[in-house]
Amino acid sequence: MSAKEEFIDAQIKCDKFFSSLEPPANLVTDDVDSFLRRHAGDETPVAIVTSGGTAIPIERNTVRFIENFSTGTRGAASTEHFLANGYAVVFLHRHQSIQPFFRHVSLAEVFDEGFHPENVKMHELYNEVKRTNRLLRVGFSTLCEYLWHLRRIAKSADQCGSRALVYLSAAVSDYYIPFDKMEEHKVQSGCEALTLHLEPVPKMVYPLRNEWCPKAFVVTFKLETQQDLLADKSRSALLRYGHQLVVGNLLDTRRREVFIYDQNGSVRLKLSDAEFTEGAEIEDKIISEVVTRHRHFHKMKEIIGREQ
Ligand code: 9Z3
Repeated sequence: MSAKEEFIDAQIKCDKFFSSLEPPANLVTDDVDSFLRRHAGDETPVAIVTSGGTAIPIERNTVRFIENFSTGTRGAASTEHFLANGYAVVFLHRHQSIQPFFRHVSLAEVFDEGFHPENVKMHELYNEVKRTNRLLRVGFSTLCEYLWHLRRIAKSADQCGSRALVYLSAAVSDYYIPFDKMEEHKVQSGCEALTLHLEPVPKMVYPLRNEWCPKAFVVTFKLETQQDLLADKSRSALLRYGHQLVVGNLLDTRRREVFIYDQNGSVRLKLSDAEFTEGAEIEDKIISEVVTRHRHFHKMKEIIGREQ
């Protein structure tokens, strides 16, 4: 299939996906629009951060799901660093996954002892973020909820132009059971093996890049378990979608090392043993790199816009 055919095919599959599924009852609407409108108005950079894993229901009256490993640490830590860099953040997270700010605090601190010295700065940032209303949390559980929310939020973020950054760190399932192929009721257990038929999830980065928020700076993640696949897979994602950055990581080393790929090459970000022992986080380095590149991207778009 040529690149153009692949693109058209993906667009058709994405449209079909949304038309075959009801939107979730709690689909975000006005909250997101007014949050993004306010920050577009005051020229705050905006990050849409996705976090945690998507659940795949196996029955319509769902008793069982297919799950993945993601804890949501990457998304939560990255959100704090975006906020510390002056961004407003829509945090699209898996319900009950790790949350920004709260992940640092123990119940003992809240009820008895006051904050540990290393949490005081975090607490100050939290208060400032609350005061300036720079964090909006949106929860999901299933793949379907995730994609409906993402589409809605990304379309609304289009009003922020190139000040918007989409950071897709959620672990999104590659396979799902379409609604019309799902059992109505609980799959009954028996002595026979259970065979499930899963279909590929349409590649939503295509419509995100081309329709939903085409002016935004887009960062996707590539997860592998074998080092020798990571570079090729990350580069082919960049080629396929034509977006700005891919952050490549390996399951076992994801807390200490990542590779950032752009159209020109790659850089490796790593925590030294000393940094890791002292509790430094790789997200600090990732977000510094991403924010620098986003600022440059936005500046170039402004210059080009002025010249036209
Ligand atoms: C990532 O690769 C994230 O870094 C992790 C973070 C999910 C590994 P944790 O939540 O882990 O902190 O425990 N996210 C993207 C993974 C993903 O689903 N990528 C897909 C792929 O690799 C498509 S974009 O094909």
